[in-house]
Amino acid sequence: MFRVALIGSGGAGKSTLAYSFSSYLRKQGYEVACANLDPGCRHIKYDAAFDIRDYYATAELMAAEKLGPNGAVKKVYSEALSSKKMMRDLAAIKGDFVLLDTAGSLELFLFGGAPFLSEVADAVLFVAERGGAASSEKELTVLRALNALQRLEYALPTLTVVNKADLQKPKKKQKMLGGFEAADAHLKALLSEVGRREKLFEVSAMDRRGFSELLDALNELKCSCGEVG
Ligand SMILES: Nc1nc2c(ncn2[C@@H]2O[C@H](COP(=O)(O)OP(=O)(O)O)[C@@H](O)[C@H]2O)c(=O)[nH]1
Ligand SMILES: [Mg+2]
Repeated sequence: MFRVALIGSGGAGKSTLAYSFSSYLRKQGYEVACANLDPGCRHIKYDAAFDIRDYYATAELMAAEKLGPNGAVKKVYSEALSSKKMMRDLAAIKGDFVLLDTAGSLELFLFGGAPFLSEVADAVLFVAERGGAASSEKELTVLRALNALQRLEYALPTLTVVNKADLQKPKKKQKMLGGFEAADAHLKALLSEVGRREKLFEVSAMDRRGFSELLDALNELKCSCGEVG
């Protein structure tokens, strides 16, 4: 079993990826389960083996504690580890791969606001989107720096995924805009070093390109984590 958390900003395509990558994995013969860990989500396309909304009602939480949607997710994530039944149910999910679809509150993951993550995940797919976080040299550097921060926090093996590769226009690949004009030169040099050698997996949850490379990399990660089979 290999439990993979999809984390990244809202709208990057984590949930769509959980849906389409899980169906791809099943077609490859793997047993796969998806878990929804986004307490505020409205719809999920995949068949969820676990749904955090069964344990927390965010609308009620927001009303009772006068919280906004982000505040409610923050509260749920900070309490999750002490919810014994929920953690037990989450741990009981079985599958060759378990995909954990999380809320797009990336800052919570960066600042240690999701302490349950190290308990429930063996690895992280850090999901960004083409045209957003990975459209210029500056954005890529920011993405790598954010990724490094979440790794520092949770110490989980991570693959960096750039989703929505279907939106990329062929010519744009060569034309990576700089975008560092205003930056302090020392800071720029420092940040540019972060994660420079790290591979980016370009995928599309829509047309499923890049899935076989992603699966190979996940299997490699799984072996290096000491998982067998
Ligand atoms: N073109 C394109 N759109 C995508 C892709 N993946 C997700 N989307 C769209 O991006 C939006 C946000 O997706 P969602 O999975 O809800 O993002 P999440 O907030 O990270 O879970 C939706 O409108 C999806 O249909 C992709 O690979 N290509
Ligand atoms: Mg989602």
